[in-house]
Amino acid sequence: MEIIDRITEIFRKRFGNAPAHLVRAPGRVNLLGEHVDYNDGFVLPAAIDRATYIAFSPTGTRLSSLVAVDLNQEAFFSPETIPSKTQADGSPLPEWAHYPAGVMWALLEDNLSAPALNAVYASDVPRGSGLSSSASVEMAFVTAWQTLGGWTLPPMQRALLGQKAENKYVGVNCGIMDQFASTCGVENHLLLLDCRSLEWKTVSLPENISIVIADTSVRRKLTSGEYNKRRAACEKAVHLLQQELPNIKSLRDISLEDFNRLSKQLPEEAAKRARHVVEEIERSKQAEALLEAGNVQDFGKLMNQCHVSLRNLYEVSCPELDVMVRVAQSLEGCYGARLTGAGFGGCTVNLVAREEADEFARSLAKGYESETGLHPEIYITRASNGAELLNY
Ligand code: NG1
Repeated sequence: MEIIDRITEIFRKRFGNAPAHLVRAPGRVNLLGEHVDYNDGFVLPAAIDRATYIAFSPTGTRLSSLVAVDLNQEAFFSPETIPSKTQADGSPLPEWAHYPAGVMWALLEDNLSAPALNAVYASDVPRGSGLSSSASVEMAFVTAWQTLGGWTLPPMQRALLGQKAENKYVGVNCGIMDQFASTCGVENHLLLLDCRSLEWKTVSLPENISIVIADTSVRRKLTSGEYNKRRAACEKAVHLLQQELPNIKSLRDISLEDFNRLSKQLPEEAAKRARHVVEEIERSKQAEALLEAGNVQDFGKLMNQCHVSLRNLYEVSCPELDVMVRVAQSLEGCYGARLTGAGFGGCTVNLVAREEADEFARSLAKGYESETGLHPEIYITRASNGAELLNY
């Protein structure tokens, strides 16, 4: 495989011998349950067939050297430099290196061994596109350090370590969905996760259905600030609703009926954000039964409703995502289309009849390009396994 050949070749040139190990950790696409993972809701992602790959060897010293092939940059850190986010020479750690350094930090915090490594890594998950490139980097490094550290943790525990790195070191207050999907992915299956209990199961997608990802090519900006604001609005809504319903702990605990009754008491913005979450949790509760009954039509309608809600209530869409969704929904064979991930740019996810998928991808690219002048990337994806050590 091209990406593996590339990183092993670069590893040999940079470090003078072959890497001892190779790992991969996939990105993810989410079909339903958007912006609910940090509200204790249900999500329905799948790990995709695009991933971050790391070629690595232990160094036997304190110093880790990392080469990010996609950025053509290198960084150096040790357990001593990690707390100050600096490199071994005292210069600031580049932002991309906060992800691996954050993973080492989270492991050491939990008293797990994270020996220094020489590593070369690359990814074919597009960055800033809603497909969790950051979680795939985190989970690839958790897997690398599990390999070298002589410890083994269940997948969900590893996902929580990746989330801790992102929350506490990188500084994005994300939920568990991305790290979970990147770690627990199962080939040809969707994953249904209860973000409160962390219980999860696989759900099969009917045979004759394809998942098509459409990348608007618009990269999101200011995401972490906007993301954290959405999260704060949800927390504020819970806090205010607790005056009437003291037992609720998150928006998961409020029924649509109660919300309809009480939402007038919330400030306008908090009411809109919370309505999206309460209704989206209702939608995602219906997903399993619909998919198990093979009712892709009704499941697709929920995806379409989700997009409207993300656009009008949660306000995380953008004109390009809206065009991509509108064109998709007008095409033959499309059951549902919506933005996926945090929003503000990036990708849409589409459920399409398998025999129509190639034609759908062509027409969607054409329609999107003629309306926006932008050249999108559209591909049919396969649900893949989660993070793993590769035999090599
Ligand atoms: P992406 O699009 O991968 O950044 C983000 C969060 C998720 C989840 C979704 C919205 C990060 C790293 N992840 O996903 O936890 O909240 O938005 O459903 O910010």
